[in-house]
Amino acid sequence: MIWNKTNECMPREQMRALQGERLHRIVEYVYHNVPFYRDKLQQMGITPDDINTVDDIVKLPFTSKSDLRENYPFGLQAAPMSEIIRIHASSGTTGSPTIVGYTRQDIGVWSECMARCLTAYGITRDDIFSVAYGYGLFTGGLGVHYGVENLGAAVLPASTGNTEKHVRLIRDLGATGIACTPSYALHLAETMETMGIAREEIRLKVGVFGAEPWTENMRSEIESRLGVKAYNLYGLSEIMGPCVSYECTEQNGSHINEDHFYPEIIDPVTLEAKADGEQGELVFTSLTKQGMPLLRYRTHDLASITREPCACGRTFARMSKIVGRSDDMLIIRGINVFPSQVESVLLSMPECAPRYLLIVDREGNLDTLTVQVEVRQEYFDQGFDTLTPITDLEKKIASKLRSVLSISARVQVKAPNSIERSQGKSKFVIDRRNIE
Ligand code: DLL
Repeated sequence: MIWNKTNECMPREQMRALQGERLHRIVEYVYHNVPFYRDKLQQMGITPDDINTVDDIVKLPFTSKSDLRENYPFGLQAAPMSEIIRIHASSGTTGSPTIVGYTRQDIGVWSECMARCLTAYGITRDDIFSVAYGYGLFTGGLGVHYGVENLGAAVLPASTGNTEKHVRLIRDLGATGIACTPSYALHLAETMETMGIAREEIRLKVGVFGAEPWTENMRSEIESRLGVKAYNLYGLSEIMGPCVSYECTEQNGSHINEDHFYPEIIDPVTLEAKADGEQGELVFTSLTKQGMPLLRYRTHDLASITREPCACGRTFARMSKIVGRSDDMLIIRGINVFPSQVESVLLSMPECAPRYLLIVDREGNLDTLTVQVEVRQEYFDQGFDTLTPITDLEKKIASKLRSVLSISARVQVKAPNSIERSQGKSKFVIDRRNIE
């Protein structure tokens, strides 16, 4: 089944023409509504009239996460606040989150694109579909939720946490589909097993996983433990949220909703375009967004793209799995964490020395984050060699980290000079998860 055959199966030449038209229109729109882009384009000597086909995209400037941070909170917003009906926020590289405002039309496009994904996974109006992404500022929960409602299946807004209750509902209601992070899916399977619920007692048939990298091994483990067919779902808040690309039943790459998000692959160092099939950094341009359209947004996700026809009949370009990142962002339990965020929390506390180590691990199927930090000599000399002030300081740091990162971290305060110094380039992060 295909949700929107006209667009999803549009002949490539026609798609290019549509993208060219939309690109011209979006450049004109930001030129007149976002001073940040007008200034950039004027500095480069470009006007919207210079952009007429998709090939002209190389004339446009890139946008990066730091542009969003420097223009926090609404500097890149193009629509007036009276038109914005939803605001999401995701992690930035330092303290300020990235704010994304959506107009009513944007929410409509999002739920259309999400319905396309769900249809490709085989979900229909007859399904009961549990959404176990976090609801809230994160785009996962509400993003998938609106797609399920648009499609007409019954949505169970389970969100995360309360796993035993969720497992019971999946069984009792006969839920047939579920969306969550791949690691949460494994946690769910484990909980089910601990509760003594057999795979045969549940009716799940389709699982929709994304928001973090996952491997083919994880795919087969989830499939066998939950009894589902596992599909990939990719997206990022700055561009929309979940729905940017989706696997079809061929499972040979993820189709990009190209009529709304124009993809490019670039070399992350030279910024030159890469050919189809070559690996590089994914860059997206919003073609229809009203709230906060972005030109050539650098995702830092590494992948490749093919425009070869797919046996499913869709003509949309397909992207490979994300094979890594060109920056240091970590994804822990589906939440984006930048080491620099942790550093800014630690440095804001006079007791902490600028020596720290982040250890990311996987216990059972859940990611854990441990933050080790050295206490400054002068505080250590004032009695930090006894346990109580250390425990108090650990709690204080943990609570600050929770409010900035939105996930909990284990904190271990260390004596001065006790965290091992590495030879050469300092290592601030040890990732012990084996998910490559
Ligand atoms: O994670 C949106 C989303 C929600 C996608 C639910 C899929 C399902 P952000 O929090 O802005 O948005 O994080 C975006 O997560 O740049 C990738 O690095 C990573 N990511 C998202 N989906 C996948 C995936 C949501 N399927 C960042 N595979 C992106 C690998 C993914 N990485």
